[in-house]
Amino acid sequence: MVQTDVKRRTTTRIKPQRPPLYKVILLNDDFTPREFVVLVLKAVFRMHEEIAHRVMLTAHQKGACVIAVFTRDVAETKAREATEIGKSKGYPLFFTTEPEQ
Ligand code: TYC
Repeated sequence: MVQTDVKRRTTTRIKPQRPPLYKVILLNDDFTPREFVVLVLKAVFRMHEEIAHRVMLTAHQKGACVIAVFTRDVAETKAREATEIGKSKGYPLFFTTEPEQ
């Protein structure tokens, strides 16, 4: 009997997975001055004046506003940084994060 050597090749394709994304959310409060919120949005999230103003107004009117979406590390770092800037001036300004979907 003739034996033929059959080699099975299995190729494992690794599909690069996208990292899960996190939203950074700005919360309204009654004490932080509007212009200070705008300043923080410009400094930490690199927003232009008009956009920062619109985002601040949305949070002011609706209670919260999604600012941007990042990987978990970046979202948490930026939220912490922005919250710290407010805290250093004695304001209760607060940024939080939550997973997208
Ligand atoms: N509500 C604040 C005020 O009237 C301004 C403000 C807006 C504070 C948005 C926080 O996320 C905020 N001075």
